[in-house]
Amino acid sequence: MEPNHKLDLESLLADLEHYRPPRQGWLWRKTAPGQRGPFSYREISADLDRSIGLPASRYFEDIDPQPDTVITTEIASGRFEDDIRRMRMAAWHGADHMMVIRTAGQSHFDGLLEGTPEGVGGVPITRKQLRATRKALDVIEDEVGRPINFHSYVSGVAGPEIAVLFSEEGVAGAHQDPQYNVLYRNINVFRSFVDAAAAKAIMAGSCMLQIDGAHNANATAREAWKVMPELLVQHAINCAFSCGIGMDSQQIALSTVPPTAPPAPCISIDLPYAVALREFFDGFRFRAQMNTRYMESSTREATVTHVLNLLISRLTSADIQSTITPDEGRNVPWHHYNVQAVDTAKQALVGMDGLSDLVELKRQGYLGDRIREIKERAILFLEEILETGGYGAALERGFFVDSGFYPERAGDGIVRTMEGGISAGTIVQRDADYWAPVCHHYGYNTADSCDSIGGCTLCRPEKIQYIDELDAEDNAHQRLKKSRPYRSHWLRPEVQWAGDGVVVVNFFLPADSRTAKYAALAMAEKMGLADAEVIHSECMHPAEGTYLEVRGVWDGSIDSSELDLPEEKEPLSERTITEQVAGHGLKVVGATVGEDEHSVGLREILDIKHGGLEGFGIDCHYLGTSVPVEKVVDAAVEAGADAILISTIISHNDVHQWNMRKLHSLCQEKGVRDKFLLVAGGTQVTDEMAKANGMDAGFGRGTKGIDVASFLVETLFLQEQNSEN
Ligand code: Z98
Repeated sequence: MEPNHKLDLESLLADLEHYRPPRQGWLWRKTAPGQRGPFSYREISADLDRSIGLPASRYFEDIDPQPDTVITTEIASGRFEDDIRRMRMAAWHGADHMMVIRTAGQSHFDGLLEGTPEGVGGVPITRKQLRATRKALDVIEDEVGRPINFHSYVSGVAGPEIAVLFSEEGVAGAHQDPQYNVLYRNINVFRSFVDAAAAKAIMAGSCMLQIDGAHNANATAREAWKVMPELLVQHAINCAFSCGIGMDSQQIALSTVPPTAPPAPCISIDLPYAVALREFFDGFRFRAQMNTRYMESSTREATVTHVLNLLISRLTSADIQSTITPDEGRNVPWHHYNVQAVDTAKQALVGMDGLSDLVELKRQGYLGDRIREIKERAILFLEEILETGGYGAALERGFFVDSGFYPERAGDGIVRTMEGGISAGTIVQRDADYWAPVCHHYGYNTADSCDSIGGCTLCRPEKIQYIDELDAEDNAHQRLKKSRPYRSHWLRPEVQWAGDGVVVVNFFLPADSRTAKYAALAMAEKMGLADAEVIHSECMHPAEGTYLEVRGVWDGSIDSSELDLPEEKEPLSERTITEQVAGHGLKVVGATVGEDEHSVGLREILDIKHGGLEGFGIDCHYLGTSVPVEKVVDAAVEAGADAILISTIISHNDVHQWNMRKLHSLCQEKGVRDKFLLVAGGTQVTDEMAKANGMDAGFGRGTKGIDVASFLVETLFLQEQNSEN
């Protein structure tokens, strides 16, 4: 796969019938501490073959250190054909755990669907989607040079079937927790645990990593920081049950969320909780999820909460670092937010590399007391469940997701009865001659192995029945046909689906929030945006102004093959410039010429403060404003300069061009034209115009010191070297 080629979605969908995943089971990152560029790291893994570093990496030899933690990106656009392009982008930024949650609750389906339908209730999980996604991930992991774990969710009354499907299709990790089904999907408690036993045995057999569902209590409870004791109890129930089925503790990841967010004093609550959890469940893995309970529509606020959550991960531990997109609060998960969330995790984790070697948690006093208190409350909770008559009895009394801080109870817990719920009364005893359909099946089975049924689909994948599509209209091929123009040279904006046309416009309006909202919508309409919607609004002051983000659909496209792309030159890196200047020495003389009193532009180009030439070690002689061209040339000759920089802001009667020609001809007359590079700058100057007037280069509006420095070094030293070579 060439980096400058798009994924070919049509060919990915071809011949899926014969596709087999390259491996089964979960893979962790291997730590590879050591030197990267100028720095030494302790908590990092191997570099990627291809990646995109953080924006600031250009100051640090373009390094892109990868943390030791697996990084998740959670994708929920529903359309796998668009998700896989997003996976490729996320992988290049450092994600190696692709978690796909469908737009329809998988748990609402009581059987498996085939093909790639969207239906009306949302997108379910199907074999074809899994295959196409895994096939794309094979290409992507080759490209970045790191294995990628593909993950989805085992829930609902079709849970065991989904687990078999995942095992057959090389899904490496899955959420599975019977308590999730009971509490949040109202599935009968007995059915849920029986299904979970079957699903977990299959997951264990194919070395899938299991993530539990305790964090959902945190995301659901009214006062989420009060459910901490219950979270430990939920983790304990799922861990004990999973180990009882035969899962290894290293295959079980506890899904943990720091329960609070600012303005709560979150670290003082979240840190003791995180330590208590890790101490209680030593030997298990931890998947650190971000707090979503207190996420609003501000991506800035969500990102700060994420970073505080990442601090907890670094101070305690995380085997997997989940990254909920910072726009989750708006329920509009978009490509770039996935990438930004992955970058937030990478940036914060690498930035906090080695933190535990620098600071020690103070166990005496507040922290130790809180840790002990949380553990005690959790143990009392478990004891009360036993006294009450067990898990079912506790459910009937609404013990779970109650927002009281146990042993307090607020009386708002979720109540489920043992005989109630979806699929109640559907459990039947296995017959004496029961033959399990696949290996790794839990419980009684007549046969010792699948040999007696001629091999199961887990051992002999050629027995898997592959059904391509069931619906002639509602399928990926039809969707791809529609989006084909927008995957070639026709460009249309997109946030989650090819050709969706969605754009976001930012407004600051000097009005109160309500007026601003309707004014912004009216403006979006005037801009020609359809379906405009305010997705974020923030009061700057009740009367002085409001900041808003408005999403809308722009129903247009651009033919990129007809775009006239101006030649673009990337400046040399700061390091190259500095090294070259140090090696050769470089002197410039600069002045604003003619009758021109403007000084700021040239000073900004020269002075060290804002990235000017001085900062690269260039010797700068500034002569001032309104300097006659003759004087500039004399000064340059006297100083033995390599370049003359003239600033020409005033452009009446083309006086700026006249000054350029004068500088050039004067240098020729004095026989020094070949001694100096002549550079002109100013708001009305362009490179072409300056060259047409005898200059070697011209720089216009927006020029930075590095652009001029880069030109000087390239022309004086590097081009010379190249021609010598
Ligand atoms: C996450 N952001 O944890 P449906 N099982 C468990 C779950 O937590 C979930 C499902 C199944 C969250 C995503 N969690 C929410 C333990 C979902 C999926 O109803 O089948 O879609 O449930 O990654």
